[in-house]
Amino acid sequence: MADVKVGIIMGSQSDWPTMKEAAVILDALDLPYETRIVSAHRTPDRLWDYGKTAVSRGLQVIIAGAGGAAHLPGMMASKTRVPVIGVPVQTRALSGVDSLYSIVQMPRGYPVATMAIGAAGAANAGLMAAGILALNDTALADRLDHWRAALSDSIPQEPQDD
Ligand code: RP5
Repeated sequence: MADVKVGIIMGSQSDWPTMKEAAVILDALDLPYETRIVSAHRTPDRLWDYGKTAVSRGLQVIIAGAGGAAHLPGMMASKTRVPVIGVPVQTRALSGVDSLYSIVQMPRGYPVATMAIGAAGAANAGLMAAGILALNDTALADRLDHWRAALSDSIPQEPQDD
């Protein structure tokens, strides 16, 4: 696909309801992206190929979500210099704290920009990716400014009764 600069990858189909929140943001900002299931444990060769070809395919930001033993974002950051934004997916057993700890504590030299646990983290990953690309894309910067202003305008001055 032409001009796709953002990859949204996830460890499992079960991560998609969370990671879709990033896609919703990118759709709203008219920013093209691709989506892939890439599991660090179940499809390690797919992970390697994705990381190895990320630069040559023109990717500029990778949003990577995983849950539990969430090694996908860190391993992807090890394989490519394309910035990786990590999304800790909420888990049933440990509420996503396992995912967060698996993603956030990267060793020096291989950073992952780690978002909050769950849907808000995925949405913010989309916004973070857009903010990075907007540095060199004035039309996208305008769209992001409008999106942010609209969110701000939607917040009432005073609380309402239900
Ligand atoms: C991780 O294991 C995935 O990122 C997912 O969050 C978790 C559970 O995967 P499934 O068993 O639902 O496929 O690798």
